[in-house]
Amino acid sequence: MARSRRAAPSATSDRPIIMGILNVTPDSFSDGGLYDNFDDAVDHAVSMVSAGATVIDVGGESTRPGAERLPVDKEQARVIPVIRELVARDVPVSIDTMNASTAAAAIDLGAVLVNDVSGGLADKDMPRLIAESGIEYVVMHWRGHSANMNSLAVYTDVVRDVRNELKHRIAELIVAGVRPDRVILDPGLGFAKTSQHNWQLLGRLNELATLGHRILIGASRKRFLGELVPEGAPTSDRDPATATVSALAAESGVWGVRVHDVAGTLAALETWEAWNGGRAPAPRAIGSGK
Ligand code: PMM
Repeated sequence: MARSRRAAPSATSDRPIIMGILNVTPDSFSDGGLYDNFDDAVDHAVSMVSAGATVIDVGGESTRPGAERLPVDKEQARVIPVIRELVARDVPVSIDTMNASTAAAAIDLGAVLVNDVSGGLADKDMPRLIAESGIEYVVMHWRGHSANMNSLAVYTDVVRDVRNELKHRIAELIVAGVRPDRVILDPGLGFAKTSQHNWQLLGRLNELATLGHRILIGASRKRFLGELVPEGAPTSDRDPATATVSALAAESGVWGVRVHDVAGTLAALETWEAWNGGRAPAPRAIGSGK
């Protein structure tokens, strides 16, 4: 029996929500192995909430380029105990999974959002689950599993192609009964995308926004940001670039940012907010008054 869910995360001001990343995995590209035991995972989630995260995105299967699939029972053994504890502590939880059975178990425990990097393509049961549960659903642009996604990074115009493929995905989800107002879109930075593709998608976010859905951006510590720091530097050295991307994405009107470094992201978003608050009102027409 599903527990009643709390309200879905929403931005209280114009500031995008911060989704804190909790990878309960031994092998994620940035934080793999750091939070793959129960206590460390729960402590890290709680500290991200204290630092300003609105929701914690719990994932058990690494999607780094080249990663092989994880059996679903192993995924659930990693994430379910952590989700149960976080919900008990009133932490809003998002489940990062492509598997409908894992999403269903998380929803049953009280998760408020399903983050599906495949946008419902990896598991045919996912659209029905999302439709029936009425839960918030992140639909990421995806062309195939991590083992071979780099070979799928071929586009005519990446922004136009991603937009069209997402539009097609939404249409199919709506046919399956998913409510359009539950859908949050994500361009899927790094998923079948080169660095150049990622920058084009970020620079032209306004074109994705014309689909009329909220947008989530997951740039945090990704390889294309690693190109901005010395080679071999730890992935946490990509946090300043991540925070800058978050502020610029806020300016483009995104709904949320999915990040590892919550404190740095909050500082960047508060700076963006203050900057906008300080903007002079639109200049009056010449001769319009004193
Ligand atoms: N990236 C990763 C995992 N899940 N979910 C969404 N919606 N968007 C992303 O860009 C995304 C994701 C891979 O990054 P990680 O290993 O740092 O979690």
